[in-house]
Formats: sequence, structure tokens, C-alpha cells
Amino acid sequence: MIRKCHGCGAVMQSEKVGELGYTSLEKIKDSLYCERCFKIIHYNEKAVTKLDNINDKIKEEVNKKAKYVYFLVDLLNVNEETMNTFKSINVDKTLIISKVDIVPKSIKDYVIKEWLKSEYGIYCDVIFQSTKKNFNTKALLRNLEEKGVNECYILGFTNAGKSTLINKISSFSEDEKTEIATSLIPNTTVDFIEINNCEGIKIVDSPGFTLEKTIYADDEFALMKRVNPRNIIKPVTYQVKEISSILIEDKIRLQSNVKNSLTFYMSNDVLIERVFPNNVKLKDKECFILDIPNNSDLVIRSLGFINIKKACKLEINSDLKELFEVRKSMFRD
Ligand SMILES: Nc1nc2c(ncn2[C@@H]2O[C@H](COP(=O)(O)OP(=O)(O)O)[C@@H](O)[C@H]2O)c(=O)[nH]1
Ligand SMILES: [Mg+2]
Repeated sequence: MIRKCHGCGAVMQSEKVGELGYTSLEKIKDSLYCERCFKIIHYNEKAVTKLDNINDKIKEEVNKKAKYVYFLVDLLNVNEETMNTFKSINVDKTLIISKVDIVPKSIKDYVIKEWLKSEYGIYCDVIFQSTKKNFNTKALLRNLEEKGVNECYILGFTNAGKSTLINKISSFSEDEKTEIATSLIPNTTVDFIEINNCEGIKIVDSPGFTLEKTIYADDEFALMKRVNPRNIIKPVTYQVKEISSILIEDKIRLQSNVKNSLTFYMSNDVLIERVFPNNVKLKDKECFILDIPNNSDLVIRSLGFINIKKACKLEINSDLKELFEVRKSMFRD
């Protein structure tokens, strides 16, 4: 019989040490978890897993099998790439803005909803949710009941909080519980996992969609941690003059050609400093200029966004050109 690891969904095997699902021969009969997940859950071990073509595989399975989809995204990760993926799911669906405990109080739900329509063309239902604060944890169960549907897939990019939410929902159950492995390292969940103990509703967890590029490299665990906000985000504003620029994590350097005001919406652990032109950091990196209209966001995928008050030509030094998007701010002038 094929057995799947309850932590990540991989098929358990004892032939290939170090590969997905590996469990030693003596444990394979009784263990619920593969060796990797056992270590993630009990020793907080960091494991990076590469999954080939995962985005296409998820879409294929979901478009074929799912009756209903909840797609999780936290506010910092709303961008063209994630929203285009959401829109490409051809099944009835609801968008869940997850981890709302990190959203600054100044950003109201109705503002986000209106902006999702105007900026991204998203007109479906939107639910705001936080597992950490146990806020709207069971909203999706109630939502499915209303629709008369008894199963759903939980989708979203890696780290959106899918597995944590499902663990929380199933923790309320009287039935036997198992825990799905969760961590802030991408691809902790490697295959679909069915959970059947949620008030008669079948919930399927999924491996996350993967961003084409991220600000962190595969082995930059400390940076992955800093990028993931621990608490509510406190927006930080920098007034910049033409002669000063802003350096982010020694990876991105931004310089406005006019006096400007830049407000950062990202984890407050991210390292940001003000530098002057004679500072040579990143000067050797690729340099490009973005045209920024009045009151726009500069999105940096996998990190968050920066609200830029005045129209400017923004000079950027960075090897991570693919991470940037410019969009209209959700805040009125
Ligand atoms: N602030 C906050 N963090 C969360 C919340 N839910 C999950 N996380 C964290 O986000 C990270 C990714 O969670 P995980 O459930 O593994 O995401 P998945 O890849 O979508 O399954 C973990 O470090 C979680 O502790 C939440 O409601 N609020
Ligand atoms: Mg997961």
C-alpha cells in the first residue's frame, strides 16, 4: 500500500536516502512522518526542496479535480505574479488575505477590496484571516456550508500560511489529529495532502506555488526569516534628497531624482539604510531606471512594497530586476 507522509504529502519510501519521503526501513511501517518532516517538526530543521514544474502541476490537478478553491495570499505578496496565478485557476474560488495580524491598522479591509478590483480585476469574494490571532479561522468552513460544498483545495504561494491554517482548523476536531509540517522555508509541503477531520469537510493542502524569483537565495535562511514579518508592520518613511539613496539588505539600491518620500511596507526586520553617493555599495550591479508616477507603489516581489509620493525617475542598482513592479497606490492622494 502506498503511504504518504502526513507532514509533507510525499510518498514514503526507504530506498533513496535524502530524497523525498525517505524513512528508514524499520520505521516505515509505523511512522506517520518521513525523516525530513520529523526533523522539521521536532528539531526545527531547515530543508530546502526543489520541486520541478510545480506551478503547472498544481494548476493541472486543481483545474481537473477541485470543487472549490481558497487561495491564500498575505498583503505583502499581492502582486502581478501572484494575482495572475490566482486568476488562472478555473474553479469557483475565494481569495483569502492571510496573516492580517501583520497588516498596519491604517490599511482598511474595504480599501484593500476596492483596490483588488481596480488594480487587479479581482471581483470574487475576499475573506480576511489570521491563524496567529485565530481570526476567521473557520470562515472557510462556514463559507462552504453556505454554498453546500463539502470539499476544497487550499492554494497559494509558498509561505502564505496554508498548512498552519489547516492545522489550526483540524486542531478543533475531536478526531485523531496529525500535524502538517510548516516552516518559513519554501516548499515544506511537497504534494497534496487530504485532511478529513474538519467538520465533515475534506480539505486538501497543496505545495505552494513558487515565485520565479525571490530576494533571498535558496540557502539564505536568515534573510527568509527577516522577510517574514513576525508582528504587525510599522510603515517606515524615509525622506530622501537627490543626493541620498536607500540600500535594502545590501541587494537593492534606490535613488529618486527628486526630493521624495518613500514609505516601506515590509517586515520591520529587513535591513534598510540610507547611503550617500560616494558609498560604492552595489554601484557595480546592473542599473536601470523606472518611471514612477505620483503616489505609486514600487513592489518588490517576495519582500513587500514601497509607497512613493512624488513622480520621479527611480534609479535602481540590483541584480534582481525581475522582482520589481510599479502600480497605483491603494491610498488616495
Ligand atoms: N504573522 C503570521 N504568520 C503566520 C500566520 N500563519 C502562518 N504564519 C507563518 O508563516 C510561515 C509559513 O507558514 P506555512 O503554513 O508553512 O505556509 P505554507 O507554505 O503556505 O503552507 C510560518 O513561519 C508560519 O508560522 C499568521 O496568521 N500570521
Ligand atoms: Mg505548506
